[in-house]
Amino acid sequence: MKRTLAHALPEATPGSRVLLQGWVHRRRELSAVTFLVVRDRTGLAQVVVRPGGADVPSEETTISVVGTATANPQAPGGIELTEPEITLLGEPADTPAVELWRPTLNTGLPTLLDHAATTWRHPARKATWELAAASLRGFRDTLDADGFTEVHSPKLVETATESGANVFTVDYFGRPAYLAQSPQFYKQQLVGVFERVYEVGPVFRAEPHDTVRHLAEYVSLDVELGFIEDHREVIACLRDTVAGMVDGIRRHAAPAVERLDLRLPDVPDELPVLHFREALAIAGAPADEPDLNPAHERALGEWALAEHGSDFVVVEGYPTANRAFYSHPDPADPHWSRAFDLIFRGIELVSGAQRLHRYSDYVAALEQRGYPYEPYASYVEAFRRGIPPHGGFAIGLERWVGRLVEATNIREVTLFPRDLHRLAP
Ligand code: AMO
Repeated sequence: MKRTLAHALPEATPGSRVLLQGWVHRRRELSAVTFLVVRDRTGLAQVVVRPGGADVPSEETTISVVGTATANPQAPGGIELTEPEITLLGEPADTPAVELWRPTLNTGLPTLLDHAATTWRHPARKATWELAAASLRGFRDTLDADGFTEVHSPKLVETATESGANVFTVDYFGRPAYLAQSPQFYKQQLVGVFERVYEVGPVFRAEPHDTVRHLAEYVSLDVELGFIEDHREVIACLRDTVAGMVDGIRRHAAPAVERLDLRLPDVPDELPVLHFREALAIAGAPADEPDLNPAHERALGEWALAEHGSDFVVVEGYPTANRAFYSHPDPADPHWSRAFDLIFRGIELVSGAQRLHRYSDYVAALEQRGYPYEPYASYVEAFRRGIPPHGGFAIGLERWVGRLVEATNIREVTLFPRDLHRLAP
């Protein structure tokens, strides 16, 4: 017998025998009847068990049910199964740590995370990851249509890319190696092969602080493109990419949007752009502040909404000395850089820049910062053999979903978060 999915049950012919497979979502025993709600990947279906009928196993047990499709206006979709035969597909499930059948989960974050394998089954939790998955489809669709090639770079690397401070060291056949903090060096080298590349993959940061916006491992959506004029072209690509992610959600995760009652952001045709100096003034920060802190970002988020009706604002021209050594200085005034951040609903979501692309500029930048040449040699030497002017950016997936659903802690939207304290589940 072919399996019927819960969302297709309303189309079953009344009187026909139907096979459902899924989890016991809820077992509700009344005096005259027991209602069994079966959950599968598409939704919920109701099964009615009369006294003396089948035994109903414990919640979260996986089962097969064969029953008669019967019209009932009170059942989800107007059809339920009656006269069921129930087969267990495994052992009866232990009682879950949370009652997954309740419409909202009223439980603390530690319980949610400790029992992630089951708490993610809750339809509202599951919906948040459906947003992530649909965003990834939109990300890939947009870039594929724009001539990009998907790449995968090594996660075991010889050198820190972002800064030496927050790397995980591993033993690599008796010598030290690091877990990659980003695909930065590889995506730049691959511009020399494909012109336009993107990568979706894990990156690792040994973040020493326990914050609501940092993980020790997160999913980085990296993009890099060659033959650009300046960083504004990179910002235009970022704009289209983020719009594509929102579109991906609209097309592939409409039920999740509805369940979570989400307000999806409108991505303006042109993202508002502020120079770092203006951003400091708007955020009420001293003019010599070297970077934006979370409070500044919140203030800029409020400003963008009030002035432009936008959930997004780009800050460009960060002080060169404060950005990664591969960032391109502003030719008009090299004190400032062609690096930028995108702030989404008051939090940094993206970093990007035009990069240096001349070998001699890399040698000078390393020297100026007092970095040794040797650890960077294999990367920097690639620039001796024709890498075009290029730039790119990286979007943090968990930050994206976190702000979409306005989560207070990034861990709420991370399947199995890794942080200072958490290495399991
Ligand atoms: P950066 O280090 O700013 O830039 O990271 C880019 C984006 O990744 C997200 N992010 C994080 N998310 C969760 N936990 C963390 N610990 C964490 N750290 C960063 C943020 C951030 O904006 N190579 C550059 C990118 C580039 O220039 O292309 C880089 O990695 O959303």
